[in-house]
Amino acid sequence: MADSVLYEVSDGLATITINRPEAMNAMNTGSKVALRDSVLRAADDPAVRAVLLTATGRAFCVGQDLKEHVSELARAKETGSTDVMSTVREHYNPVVRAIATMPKPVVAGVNGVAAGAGLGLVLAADYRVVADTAKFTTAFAGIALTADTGISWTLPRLIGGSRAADLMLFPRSFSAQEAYDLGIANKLVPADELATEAAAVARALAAGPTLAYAAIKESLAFAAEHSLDETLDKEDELQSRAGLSEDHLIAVQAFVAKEQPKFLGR
Ligand code: T3D
Repeated sequence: MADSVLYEVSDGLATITINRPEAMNAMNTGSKVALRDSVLRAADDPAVRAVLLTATGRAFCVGQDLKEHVSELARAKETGSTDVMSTVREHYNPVVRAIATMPKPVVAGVNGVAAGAGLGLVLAADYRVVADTAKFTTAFAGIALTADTGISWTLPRLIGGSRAADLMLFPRSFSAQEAYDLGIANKLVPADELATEAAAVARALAAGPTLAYAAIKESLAFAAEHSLDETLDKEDELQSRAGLSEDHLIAVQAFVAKEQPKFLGR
């Protein structure tokens, strides 16, 4: 049987590919463990300077594997166990925390439909390249569940609280174009160009000024939770850090010499 999540590193880019196309990349226990381990591995590897999260087949990820989940629920009802709902804590939360806190950009290459936790993974990324045929749904309320994978944090920040409430309470499917118009998709591309375009964006980030990207990511996360005054101090701290990097000197020298900088990621 093929691996349910593929992991490959080349030229500083870790590509993590959810690979259960026959199941629309629904997350069963095996794929959740493999995804969590792959994301943590990319986060911890200093040779990895950017991450591309994508998938095979016609879906990106339709969230929890409901075919597996329904038998787990039946078993739990029989035994009275509550462990059936431990997957958020054990699998989804570590993945989203790692994506949010790793000091390198994470690109989602959204090749097809993203639903429930699949949408949560897309929203957790720092940048989203989306196939024009993709579609999205929060899905949760449709199966009497609430938000997970950080959607209640990411979605309102991306599109505003009122629109987020609408999409959570009425979990309709919305198109790639609407995702772009709402500000969810950063880049909309023809479906047959998704793999190339998403890889190009991720490769550009992997070859970029890694410490500056880390500081930008930290700065945006900090600003979302703090006052302007506190954010100004944080920017001062982070700008000093970025300004002392080798890449900053390389970039400024290249600018003055009218050349393209070749960043080292340090
Ligand atoms: O502890 C916990 O468990 C909490 C964790 C929750 C995390 C979550 O992610 S909850 C949300 C789970 N996801 C959903 O509720 C989405 C359900 N799927 C859909 O709404 C639709 O399938 C889609 C909008 C995603 C796609 O629609 P469409 O028309 O493109 O495809 P389809 O015909 O509905 O589905 C195609 C096949 O995929 C079909 O199987 P079949 O009939 O060919 O054998 C369908 O059953 C299967 N499929 C779709 N989603 C799932 C799934 N199989 C298992 N799990 C799924 N989530």
